[in-house]
Amino acid sequence: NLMTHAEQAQTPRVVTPFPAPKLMDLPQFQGEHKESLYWGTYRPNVYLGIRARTPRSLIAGLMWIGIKDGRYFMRHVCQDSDDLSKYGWAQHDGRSFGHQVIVDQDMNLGTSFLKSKGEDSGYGGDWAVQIDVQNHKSRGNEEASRSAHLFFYLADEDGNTLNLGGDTLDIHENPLLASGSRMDIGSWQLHLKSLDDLEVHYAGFKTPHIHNLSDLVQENLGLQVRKFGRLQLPDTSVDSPNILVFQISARAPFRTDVAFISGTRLESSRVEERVSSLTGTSLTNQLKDKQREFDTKFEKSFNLVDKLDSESIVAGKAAIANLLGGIGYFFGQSKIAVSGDMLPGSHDNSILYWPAELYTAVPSRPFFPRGFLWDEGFHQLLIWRWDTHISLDIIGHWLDLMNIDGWIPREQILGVEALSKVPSDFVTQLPTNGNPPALLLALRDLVHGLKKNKFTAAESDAISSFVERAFVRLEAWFQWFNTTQSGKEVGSYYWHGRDNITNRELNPKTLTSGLDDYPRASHPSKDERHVDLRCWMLLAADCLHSIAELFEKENKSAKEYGATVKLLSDFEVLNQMHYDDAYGTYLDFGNHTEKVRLVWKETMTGHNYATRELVREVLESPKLRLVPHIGPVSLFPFIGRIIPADSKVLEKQLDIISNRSILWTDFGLRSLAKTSSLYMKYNTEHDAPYWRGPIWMNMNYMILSSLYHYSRVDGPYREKARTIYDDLRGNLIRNVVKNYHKTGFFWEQYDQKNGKGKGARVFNGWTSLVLLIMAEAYSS
Ligand code: 6A9
Repeated sequence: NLMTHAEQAQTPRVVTPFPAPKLMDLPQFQGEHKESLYWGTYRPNVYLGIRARTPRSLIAGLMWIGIKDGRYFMRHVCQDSDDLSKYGWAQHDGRSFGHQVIVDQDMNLGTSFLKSKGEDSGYGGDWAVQIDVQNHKSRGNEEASRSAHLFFYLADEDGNTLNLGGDTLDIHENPLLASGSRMDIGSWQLHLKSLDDLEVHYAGFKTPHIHNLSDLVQENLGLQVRKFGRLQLPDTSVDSPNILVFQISARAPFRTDVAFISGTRLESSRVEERVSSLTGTSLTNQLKDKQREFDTKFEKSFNLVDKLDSESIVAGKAAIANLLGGIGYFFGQSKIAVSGDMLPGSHDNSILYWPAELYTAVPSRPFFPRGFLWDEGFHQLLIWRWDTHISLDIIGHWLDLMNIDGWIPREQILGVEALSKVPSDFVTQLPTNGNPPALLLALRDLVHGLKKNKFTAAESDAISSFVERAFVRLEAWFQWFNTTQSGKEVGSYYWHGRDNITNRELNPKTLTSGLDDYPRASHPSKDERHVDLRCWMLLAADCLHSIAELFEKENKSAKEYGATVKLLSDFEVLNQMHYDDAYGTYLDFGNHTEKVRLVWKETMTGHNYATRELVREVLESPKLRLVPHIGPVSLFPFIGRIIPADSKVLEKQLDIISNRSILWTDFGLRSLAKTSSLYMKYNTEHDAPYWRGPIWMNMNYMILSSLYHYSRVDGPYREKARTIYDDLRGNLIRNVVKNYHKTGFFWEQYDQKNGKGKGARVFNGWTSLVLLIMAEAYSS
């Protein structure tokens, strides 16, 4: 893996991989582990999409025609504008089973996925999909009796030819839809079975542009409608197609099963038997077993039965199922910004990162179906509790994305499918910009659990060898922050990269922190100190310290990190740097004035045109001072449990948390105090408040977790912490569960005034933490 000097000289430093053995090359990620995770529902951007964890896979997916107000729409890619009243995984185990419920107007679709590995199966095993179509004939409409049209497709990203099962597709005669062969799995076959009266048509295409599949099918179908007046694929194919689309039409209700089998000696190996075990009653029974297994594992992992009502439990199941069902596999190259002089001949000052794989959960299937660095840390808090091996696999992929400087790109837009969702202005990643090392929250839990013998032998082995190899990368990560994000004073840090020239933003954003528009010093400068980053550094040092101890690394590094932990958790030093007596809380420090506002200015352009623009007006010179915005950032020392349990400061934090005119609402804690001068303020004309009021689950989880901690350690405020903890926990659960049952979805944030879900609809990233809140599962 190490690069030669010559190679290093040619590759710009920023796109040079970290020179150490990759985590994903560890033996624990090969063999059976790797094979067991080969196929999966790893295309979270579509309503149902299957692929293998390989750069150029055979992929499968489902489209259908939805009817709204008499008009026809092709459904495929998860889009909010489709306005489905529900979709999502009711169960999913992240490995071999999932059951999804989709409600599109009057049509109910159930999509189930099942994997099975038999003796004869090719690499990665066989899989099946069951699609169940129901019509609920509401308002006695006639659509109900019409045919429903499903489109199940296979596409080979490698360009291999797919063979059609037969010239005419009469599946009752011959259930074979398609066959082919690939390097990875050998020969394969796709079969379709149903007891219902189905009509099947097909079309075959050849194109490398697999992200445009919806258009391809829609245009083809449109042509048929215009030419022949029928909504039917033409039953034709180009030569050597790499895409086959099968239209399955029938009157609802109906059910159909698709079975995918593979293996080198397919012809001779009991094909019929295998297909029948993956379809019909046998499939239904296996799905039922898996459903029961999911329920049992859910109960075992989270223990909710005696704690909560059934409505909450249903939502809790949806939380973990959708997080697991949203796990994707991506392959591609990030676009990295470089300064112009670094790259002669480059036009847009960007270069490509090395081609990389990423196996990761995603924040939101319709809005953000790709990896985000700090979101993933929160996702892993749930996932390691469900399946430690999956969690390590995901964290390993992320750490392998580190470059030689110890930097990891924040947003991972890998491959054309991912790219198609992002406006081009937002694609490039800046190598000077960080994002919280939240993955360490999960790693810390794993290491603590290891020390306390909480895992099975196999899990313990996997965690030990993982952290042992990860250590150099974690050190480099720490160093990257410690050198590039440090402040003027020892033990101070600030998020670098805020715009200090703009006059358009009311308060220049800090996207790096993850808290985007959460207000900081009005005038970004080198004098800043950000209290949240300081606490992330403490977490990082603490995590490295406990890993170093675990392996008795040369005493040196354990000692060094120990010293950093000591410095960063020193209550006096912290108070000197960030505590404000009058406010009774921790604040950022920087060049700041409260007297800023956005005003409309007329500017004259050539030819006497006047344009109106909104610009920032500063009514008083900024001064170096503590920045008086209260919110999650101010609570980071509380989150980091740095405050001694008997300190008056702790009481102050509890007061701020529970005060209705500051952070408290009946639905959770606000992301910015109601008393802040920028509470619910637009940042520019179009930039609505985001982290300036609404309730976010990740921050609420962290704060709640500390309330739990302080309600269990001795001290004068223990009871107070307990009461606030109970109330906050109740409020968060009640509101998310209520929204889930009312709207069918989890949301990106919740309105602090009425509790309503807002932002991205279908957000099963960190909002899923509500399940850990139900289970009272926090880090020790
Ligand atoms: C850019 C959109 C017109 C914003 O959940 C992912 C992130 C979080 O990491 C972050 O903390 N979300 C939070 O503040 C969503 C970010 C989406 C960026 C999309 C392109 C332009 O569309």
